Amino acid sequence: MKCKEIMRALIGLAVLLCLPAAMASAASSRNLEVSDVQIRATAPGMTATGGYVTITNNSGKADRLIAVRASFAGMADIHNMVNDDGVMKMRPVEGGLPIAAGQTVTLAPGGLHLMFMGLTSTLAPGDVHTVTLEFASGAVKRALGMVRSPADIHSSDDAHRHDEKHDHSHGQKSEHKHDH
Ligand SMILES: [Cu+2]
Repeated sequence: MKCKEIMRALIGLAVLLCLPAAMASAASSRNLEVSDVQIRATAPGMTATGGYVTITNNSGKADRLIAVRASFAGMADIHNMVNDDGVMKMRPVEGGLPIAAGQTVTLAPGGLHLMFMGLTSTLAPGDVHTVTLEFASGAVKRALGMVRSPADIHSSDDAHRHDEKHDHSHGQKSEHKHDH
């Protein structure tokens, strides 16, 4: 009788101790939406490429994307484009990419991007790879990324320019996109 009560108390204590951490992690994970993961296709011999993603923080707390992993890359990072004396260069985002409460951050060509380095294989259009995103809150999100040729990479903003972008039959090169 007494033994049973102690056991019950111990189990209750264990649950109390373990639950908050597990719940916090699950909650922050649930509150983060990762969508539209796209990976820029590579030609044989290329060792690095970019990736794009849309992240929405539905929680009431600010979070930060702090790490990126993918099985096809030896190393991955979060990069931004900075204007260095008139020359656009890419730089790692120091301290992670902040995503404020309720904010949607879109990584798209010409700006913020995921940088995959030390590629172990050629990435062909149509391939699908898992990309893992780690956040400061402890949330870890795995999402399937579609490999696309540079011309087929789109951002959420493209909805505003749908006349030219939604026509998949065009042979437009990616370089032309930034001129509009
Ligand atoms: Cu980069």
